This record gives sequence, C-alpha cells and structure tokens, in this order.
Amino acid sequence: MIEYFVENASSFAGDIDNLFLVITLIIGFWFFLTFGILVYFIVKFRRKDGVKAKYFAGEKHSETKWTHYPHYAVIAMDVVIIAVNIMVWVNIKQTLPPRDNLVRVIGQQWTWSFIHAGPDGELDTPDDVATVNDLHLKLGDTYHFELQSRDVLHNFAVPAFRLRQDAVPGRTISGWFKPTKTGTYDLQCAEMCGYGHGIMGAAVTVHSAESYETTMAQIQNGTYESHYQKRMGTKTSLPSNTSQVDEEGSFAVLLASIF
Ligand SMILES: [Cu+2]
Repeated sequence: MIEYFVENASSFAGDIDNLFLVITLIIGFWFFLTFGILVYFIVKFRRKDGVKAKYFAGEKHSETKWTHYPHYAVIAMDVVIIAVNIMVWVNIKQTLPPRDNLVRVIGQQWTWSFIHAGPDGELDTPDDVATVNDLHLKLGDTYHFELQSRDVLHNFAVPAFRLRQDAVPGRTISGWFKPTKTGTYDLQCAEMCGYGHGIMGAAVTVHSAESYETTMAQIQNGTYESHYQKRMGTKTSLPSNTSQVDEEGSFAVLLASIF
C-alpha cells in the first residue's frame, strides 16, 4: 500500500513496508476495538431518568480481569512487533552483503557530494567520478556507501529506497542498498542542519548498465546536464539579483550571501 504513495525501488523497501503494515494492523485493531467499546458504553450507560449511578471499586477479580486480560494481549502484540522489528533491523542494518559497487556520500551545509568509485570499484583512485547533488547508480548492483559530513549532522534519506542514515561529523558510516527499479528519485536531508536544510536535496538516478556508462562518460567530458537541476526546474534557484530583495537580513539575502 505504501508504494502507492512512495515508489518502492530497493531490495529492502518491501521489508520496511511490511513492518509498517504489521504495526498499522496491530495498532489499528486495538484502536478501533477500544474506541468501539468506549462509544458503546457511552451510549449504553448514558444518563436515564430514575436510574442511579453505581459505584464499582474495581477490586474483585471478576472486575480486574477486564483490565488484566487486554493488558496481556497488548504485551503479546508488542512482542510480535519487536520480533518483526529485530528481524528487519538485522537484515538491513546489521548485515552487510558483499558489494558490487561503492560510493562515498558527503553532506555539508547545504549540498550533497558523491564520489562514484568508477570502473575499478575502488574509491580514491584516478577513475573516481565526483558529482554534486546527483547520485548515479546501476540497477541491481549492491552498493556500499561511506557516509560523511563536513560540518554538522545531516541525514541521507532516500524515501524510495526506504533508507535513512544520519551523517555525523568526524565519522564514516557504512551501509548498503540495492536499487531494483530504474528512475530518478528524491534524496532529501532529513536532519535539521541550518538555514538551507529545506533545499538540501539531490536526485538519485538508477540506470540500466548502458545508460549508466553513457552518463558517466557525459559527466567526464562535460556534456552532462544535472538531473537534479532539471528535476527542480527553477524552484530552488537563488534570487539572481539580490537587490530585488531589499530587506536587509532577510532569509533570501542571507542564503544567497552564504553560497
Ligand atoms: Cu538538513
């Protein structure tokens, strides 16, 4: 159901969606049951002429069981949620499947830089391909990422992959994903990181092998047109002439002065 709203484009997206579904169904069941009973009692025991209210201390076993039994059932459901949770967490976060490809992701106020490993599959070699706000991936490759931040906390969040990972200054955080569907997807910083946090987005494009090679060649020979900029149109461009915004200290002026 979630893929109806956000595309499902990584190998583990389905597991995350199923986890959400399990939690929604269990909590939804108790929500509607509790509210149903509440509304039923409100109607059934409403004030009636000539009927006096009764007082129950709620101390007898025949009364307390109505609190205890649902409580046990809720705890049992919690155990189910935690068990499914742990399974998904172990599969995605605790396991690092062998890599086909490698990419370094660097967050900084307020942009994303990517270093693609190039044909040798290793970083920090002369065939690396660097881009800004455009991540290019090959369909079906298992990627390891090295996530870094140059300044403050950021969060590498690709909803279509159901992927989210904080970037912490001074640390290189590893993780993995495997794109399973071609297309261009949003990446949006998901950790409040300053004035420009809202515009700290990027485009993640999953290519067929052929289109990947073409794009990499275009980046290297300078004929490449940023997918991110094409995608955003003029929406995020800064005011071309800041004198149009005469208010000193306004957000737009401040933002433009930083870049
Ligand atoms: Cu941010």
